[in-house]
Amino acid sequence: MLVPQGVSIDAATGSVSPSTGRYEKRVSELAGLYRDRVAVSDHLARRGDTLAYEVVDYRHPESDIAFGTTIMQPGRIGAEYFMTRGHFHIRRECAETYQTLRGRGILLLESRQGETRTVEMKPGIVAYIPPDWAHRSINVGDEPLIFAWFCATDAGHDYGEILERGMRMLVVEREGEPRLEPNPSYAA
Ligand code: M6P
Ligand code: ZN
Repeated sequence: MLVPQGVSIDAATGSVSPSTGRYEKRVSELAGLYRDRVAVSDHLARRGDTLAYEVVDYRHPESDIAFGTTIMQPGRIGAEYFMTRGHFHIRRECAETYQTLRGRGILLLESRQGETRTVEMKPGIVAYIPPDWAHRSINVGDEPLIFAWFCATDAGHDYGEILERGMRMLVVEREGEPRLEPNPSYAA
């Protein structure tokens, strides 16, 4: 039987206690997300296979709600900032919320019909991700971007489409500022 529990989430580190799982993603595993393949090789050669982001969760299969944190390191590959893979939910009716605890980011969303929206990520803002919008988080600051997410336990991650065709828009650094630009390699 599940019992009520207070779960501590540290806004400075993103640690979740108690937690039920954790994984990390390093630059080499995410190489395919970035347009600039030379910049990926360059990063790996100069800086090594650095940590890009970690996900910690509090998840019980018997419960309909799961939550956790995502801890994203600051960094760029070429002009593109460190970002998550991006996904739709397998169960298309499932929404999600992100509460930013630390740092500065852009939540890039794309509807099934191809509409793009962004939501600023910063402490004090809870981003609402409606059902059936693909979502990717991008750390545009120079410190870790840490946010707490809340979602249906069985929403499921559908990475296929975003992985194959990319997202229609990119967030890139131009003269020190994040800019939203059309993705030249978007495969419609
Ligand atoms: C958020 C949530 C997680 C997700 C993580 C990383 O924390 O949406 O469910 O796994 O971001 O994003 P992705 O899985 O797209 O790499
Ligand atoms: Zn999600």
